[in-house]
Amino acid sequence: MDKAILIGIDDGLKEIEYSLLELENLAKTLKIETIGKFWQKRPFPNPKTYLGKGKIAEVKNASEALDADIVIFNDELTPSQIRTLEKYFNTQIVDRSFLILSIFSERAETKGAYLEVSLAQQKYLLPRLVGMRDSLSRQGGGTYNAKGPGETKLELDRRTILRTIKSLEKDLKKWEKENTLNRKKRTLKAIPIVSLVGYTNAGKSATLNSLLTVIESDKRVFEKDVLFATLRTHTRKIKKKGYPAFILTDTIGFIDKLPHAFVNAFKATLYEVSNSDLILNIIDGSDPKNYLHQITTNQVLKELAAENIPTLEIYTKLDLLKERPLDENLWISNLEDTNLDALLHLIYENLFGSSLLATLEVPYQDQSIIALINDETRIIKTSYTNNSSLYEVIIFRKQLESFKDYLIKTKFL
Ligand SMILES: Nc1nc2c(ncn2[C@@H]2O[C@H](COP(=O)(O)OP(=O)(O)OP(=O)(O)O)[C@@H](O)[C@H]2O)c(=O)[nH]1
Ligand SMILES: [Mg+2]
Repeated sequence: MDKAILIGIDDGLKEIEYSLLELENLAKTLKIETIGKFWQKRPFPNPKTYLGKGKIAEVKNASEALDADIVIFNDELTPSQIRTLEKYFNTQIVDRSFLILSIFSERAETKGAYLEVSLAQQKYLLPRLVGMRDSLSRQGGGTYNAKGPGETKLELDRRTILRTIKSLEKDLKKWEKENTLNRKKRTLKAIPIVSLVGYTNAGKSATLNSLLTVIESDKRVFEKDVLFATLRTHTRKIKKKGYPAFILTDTIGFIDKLPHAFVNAFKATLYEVSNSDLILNIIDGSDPKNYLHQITTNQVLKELAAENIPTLEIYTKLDLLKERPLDENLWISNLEDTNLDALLHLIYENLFGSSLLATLEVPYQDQSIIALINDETRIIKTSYTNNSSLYEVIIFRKQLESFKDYLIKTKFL
């Protein structure tokens, strides 16, 4: 296991100890052990050496005394900072962005994820070629330990990287096109899209799985207690008997200080979010620092131009709390299946409006309408006349459009 020293700045906006703990977890994911942490209060990084002169000297001494293999900076370093720090330290220099991209690179399994992470890596590397030459040649490529897609050794030549970026962009466009075709088919059917978004490890995939359990579907997605368990978008249709259908998508989680190249490169994966009718902002209710996650989530939603899409905040991991929270928020437990019906109901009301009691009169020959009533509304009472059926149903307001020719009366519930 490589040994690392972590360095951050305390700019007074975010909580530095928490942020460095997160950096430690990112490092651990790449099998790097943290042996020391240093930080300094300052409004922004020193443009040359990240920390001030005295503090960086202190870190250097410690790194030598502790025999560190690597120094990890908690912010994305500029190319000139990397150049200066490379000369100063005798160890590898990497930054938070590099760790995040390395994790994604190790885990990318699908063609889309592979193309996206490769593009983000190349864009990240391009301006940093000079400074990172030593570190990268030691690492053998664009990832920390050059596994997975990073195995293709990066040619550390500017022109080659530019050529690779062009070709990746082309492949990604092609891939996006194929995926857009699938989406178009869905849009034609006008099924609303609900996206799960939020910080990594908040419980997005677990929430999707919970809702699949409610509708008795076994098309579960992967969930795990690690950073970035999900690296692609999964789409599932949620159709419960007596209710209209919607599409639920689960996607990659966010983290503080995502690399600049990231959101842009992952546009195809995150497409569903900016295209959704409703966003479920999944928040880890058991993490007392989740207000910090919210800052990040809101930032990324803004970058995705999704900040105006109606959004519901859902708090997970209720079972881990000692006391039941008294706030107005919806709290669920994916472990104990608490409040899942309430969550589903909230989604329906936000997509389809409030519930009404409606009376519909349908001639016997209108079989397709009768089938729709059976499938998508909750029938309270059925009676029959000579040539038609009378249905008393509970229905959502926006569904009335499909039944407007048959509507006799409505009543608020
Ligand atoms: N106790 C408890 N654990 C939960 C709950 N919801 C999710 N978890 C666990 O939290 C961990 C993370 O859950 P995921 O669903 O993988 O998280 P995610 O938001 O999809 O994370 P990324 O895919 O990394 O973005 C897993 O070990 C889940 O089993 C919950 O309500 N209670
Ligand atoms: Mg997930």
